[in-house]
Amino acid sequence: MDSPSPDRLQPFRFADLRRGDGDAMAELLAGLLAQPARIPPKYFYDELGSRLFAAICHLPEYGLTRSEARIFAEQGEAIARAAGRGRLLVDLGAGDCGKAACLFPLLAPAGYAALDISADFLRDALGRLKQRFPDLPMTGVAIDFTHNLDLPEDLLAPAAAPRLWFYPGSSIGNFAPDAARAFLARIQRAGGALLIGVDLVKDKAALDAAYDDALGVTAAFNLNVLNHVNRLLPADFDVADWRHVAFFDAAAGRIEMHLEARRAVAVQLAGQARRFAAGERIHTEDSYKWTPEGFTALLEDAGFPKQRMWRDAEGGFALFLAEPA
Ligand code: AVI
Repeated sequence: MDSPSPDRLQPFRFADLRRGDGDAMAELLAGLLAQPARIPPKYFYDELGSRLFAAICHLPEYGLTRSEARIFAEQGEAIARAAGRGRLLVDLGAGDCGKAACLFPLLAPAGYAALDISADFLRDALGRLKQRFPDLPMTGVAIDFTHNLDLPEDLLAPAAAPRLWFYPGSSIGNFAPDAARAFLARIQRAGGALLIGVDLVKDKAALDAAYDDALGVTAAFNLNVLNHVNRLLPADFDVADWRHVAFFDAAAGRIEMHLEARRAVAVQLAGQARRFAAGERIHTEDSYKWTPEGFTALLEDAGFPKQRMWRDAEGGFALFLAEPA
């Protein structure tokens, strides 16, 4: 692991704790040579992918971001009272830091630590945020937090403040249930409370449209992962050979996203050849949707028995505040 390198020219601390490119190459190669092939969803988020995801959050079909924002707008005071003010807000998958920034007036955090896998995007976002909140201690950490949650104490400011882990946007849905339980347990062991947003099971047609929008933004987001893989491995995927496929599997309780070969395709993957038949798919993402009861039980199993839940008016999204006993 690289050692943290705080950049003293920035008005905030920044460290890149991502593992070397070799790990990404090995992971991608193993996934793409497997039957069926897969690409882990974290590779969506290169610079363009992060921008496309930000655009998805504005789509009329993708309501979960707005539902979560409405919960904060309408019930924010009660949430802040329950969560407690003056904590170190640790933002898991901060992206453009917009969601956390909306909470600063409510939560009055003592410090803000933004974690994201996309280093340049995060650095730019924190630079802009620091101009708006110059007195708030801020840290940016480029990290694959799905593998590593060890944050050096001297990086966080103020290190002694009780932590409030913030995991919005139903990103927990991108873990299969066992992995979600293990990840939540890791947060629990790191100490503090957890504020987490969860998209709930709803009508199939609405969910299908949310992941296959009319403008094709989600299709572009899915296809762009191939451009990222081409740079990382390197590989020679031609995006035009592939189509976006997304659907809700009600029995499994999840959206599945795939890339489907439009024709027979031969791809070079870091010097190894892989052939895909026409119609063959690469599995790129699962997005699990939970029931309130199911997620309550998951949090309990992960060591968070103390919970509060707020829902939006339509009942399609839930925000949980979870604490150890
Ligand atoms: C980041 N994550 C919660 C999004 C989701 O809904 O699963 C990623 C996404 N994939 C397609 N649209 C949005």
